[in-house]
Amino acid sequence: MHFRDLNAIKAYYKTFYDKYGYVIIPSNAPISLIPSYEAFFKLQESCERAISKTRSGEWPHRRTVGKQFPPYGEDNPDSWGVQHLMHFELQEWAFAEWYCSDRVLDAVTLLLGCQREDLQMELFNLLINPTSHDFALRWHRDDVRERASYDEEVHALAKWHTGIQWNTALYHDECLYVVPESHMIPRTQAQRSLSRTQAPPKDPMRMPGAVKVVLEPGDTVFYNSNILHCATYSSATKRATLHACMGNAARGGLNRARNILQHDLKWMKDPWFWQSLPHDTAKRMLDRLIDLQEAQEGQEVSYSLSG
Ligand SMILES: O=C(O)CCC(=O)C(=O)O
Repeated sequence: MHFRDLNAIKAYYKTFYDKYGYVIIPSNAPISLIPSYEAFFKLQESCERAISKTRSGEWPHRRTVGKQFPPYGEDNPDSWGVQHLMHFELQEWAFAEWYCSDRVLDAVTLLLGCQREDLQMELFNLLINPTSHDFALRWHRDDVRERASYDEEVHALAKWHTGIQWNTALYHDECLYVVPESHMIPRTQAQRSLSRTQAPPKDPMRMPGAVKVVLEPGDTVFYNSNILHCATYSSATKRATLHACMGNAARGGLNRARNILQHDLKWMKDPWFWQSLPHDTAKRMLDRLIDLQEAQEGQEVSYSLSG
């Protein structure tokens, strides 16, 4: 491909992301996050092992059915997510290798408009189908409460451009719904009335402006995690979707502290984890997260959302 064409494609994704608050990068795009079939199958195999450890109870870090947001607790044996894929005790090195890979770092720096040396390592989890109960997440913004006033929403949205979240599907996935452009625009009265309680929607498409995000294996959706979004999980449909985020520490990683540190990332301070990372850029990214944790030390952990 000609250099000029590649630049035009990158500009298209960046412009789309900035305007709508989300963008899908298909598996066959020149900047796809999955560089090869080999990389794809390696991730699938690591996910299968992580899922079976989670379902058997061997891996305790999970998203528990019945609990939409952290802390997830243990009230139900069924799970809708596997937490902390890069944890050295899970011993699945393919995850850190991928999270810190050129493909991922190039796409993230493109969409955030920053350099690698600005990046802050954050969360890397896996979203899976529950096995015995359907489950759903209500319409929400990750770091704005459902009862926030119009002015509180304006204020929160204005400072939420210092990070990016993404889902990379390993199987067909149509669980996520978003409202394009809502990463910059407070809810209308009609949208507010459908997102002011903790109840998940019966039909997500009733939300004015909603679109369903449909991903094929290897596709990625990047999104601003304060876009208005929800998700539905069917126990009958296989899901294994990589779910991660990164911050731009140069533009104020501190804004992200509550939302990121609520996931209990103390394990990331262990020197073993630092040692295990694949290269110096990754180690510097982790250093920025540890700086963030240290800046918050002594403060009680607070949670972005309840329910
Ligand atoms: O399941 C998904 O795709 C979205 C998950 C989500 O919205 C969240 O973790 O806040």
